[in-house]
Amino acid sequence: MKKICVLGLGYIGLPTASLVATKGYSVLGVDVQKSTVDTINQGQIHIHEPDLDILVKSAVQSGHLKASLTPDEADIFIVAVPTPFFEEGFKPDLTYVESAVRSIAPVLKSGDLLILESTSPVGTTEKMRDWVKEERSDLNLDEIYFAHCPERVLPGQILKELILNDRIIGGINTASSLKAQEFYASFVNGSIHLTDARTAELAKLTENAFRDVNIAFANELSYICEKLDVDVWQLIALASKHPRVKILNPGPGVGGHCIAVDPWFIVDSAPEESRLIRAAREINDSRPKHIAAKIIAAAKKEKQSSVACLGLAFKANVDDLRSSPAVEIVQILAASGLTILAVEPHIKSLPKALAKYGNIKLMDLPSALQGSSIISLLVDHSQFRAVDRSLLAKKQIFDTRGIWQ
Ligand code: SAJ
Repeated sequence: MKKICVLGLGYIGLPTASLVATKGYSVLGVDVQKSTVDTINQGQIHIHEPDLDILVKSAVQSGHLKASLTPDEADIFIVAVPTPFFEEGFKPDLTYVESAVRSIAPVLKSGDLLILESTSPVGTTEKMRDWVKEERSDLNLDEIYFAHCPERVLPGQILKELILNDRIIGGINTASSLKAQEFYASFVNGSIHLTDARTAELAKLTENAFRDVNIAFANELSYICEKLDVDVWQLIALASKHPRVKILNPGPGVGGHCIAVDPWFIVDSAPEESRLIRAAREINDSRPKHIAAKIIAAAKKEKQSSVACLGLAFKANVDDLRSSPAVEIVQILAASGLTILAVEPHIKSLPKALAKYGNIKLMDLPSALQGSSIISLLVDHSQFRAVDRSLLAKKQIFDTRGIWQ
């Protein structure tokens, strides 16, 4: 049975590890967090993703999936660790990729395949080979294969998309591409498209920059409409009736660890050429402050000391609060002295970053709606769509997602 070693057991690594463990591979998942390793070895999960608990449980019970703090010998290594950026200068931070690659170098042998799934700047797959070369001068690098196969799954639909989505594979040479193709074909139903490593890296960044630019267009329309006193939701619905126009939704900003990050990797590599991509990032990043300022102004005008804030996650129907524009807005409101009646159905307690304010209270939806005359809808969770509209009557509403139109 072929052995797979997956480095990084987060939103991409864990679903991938458990999926391939049910497809006839023996999988070792590696993570630097001991609590994560222990949780998985008990057949449980540390993240929220539909159906992942069932898959991990069966993979662990069958003996095909084990977690560990250290890598071991394998035929295929998949690197799925975070690739954030340094706040200063928006430069990519490849520390996790580098340390993952250096950690597997001691167990590498001729014929092994290293796959980089983490979204990375152009040139990173080639860097992986350089790091291995530094660690293992005894190895013939012509007999080690390196490929980038960017993950493309949407949080909330990861297990479905892991199987159904098309995949791009870019090897540092044709032999690497073909080896990676053989592996992905064993569990992916979508088409597999082969290219070189640099194109694969830029393709992934391009996908997320495309989405970011399109969301920025919608957010810019929202600013324009505010100035010209036009309803942006009606405007977008009407313009989108054109057969070749499909405008995305404006909102409180772009969150998560992908779309708000990846375009910076392009800007960093080609700053002069990426004017539109940079502008889109700036427009989307300006949204939380703009919305918070409007809510604070309304509260002052109405002499209100509290605001109900519905949703903290970075997008609808997920529990992930990382890089969430809703969290940024709530922090600004709390810092201004307002009491925040926060509703987030996917969490049981406030994260430290919010609890430290002391004036943010997590509560259920009816209590928050009753507790303030200012209601700000920050995340379009299904529960909020279903709100009885009569409960919103006579309230001042900031519907940043346009779900109560
Ligand atoms: N958003 C808007 N308006 C919209 C759509 C989204 O404001 O019309 C906001 C969301 O609320 C959220 C952010 O954008 O804050 C990003 O959400 P998303 O659903 O667009 O994307 P992610 O970050 O969950 O996942 C993206 C996906 N990429 C694309 O759709 C091109 C996913 O396929 C990638 O795998 C993922 O990034 C990733 O890991 O790179």
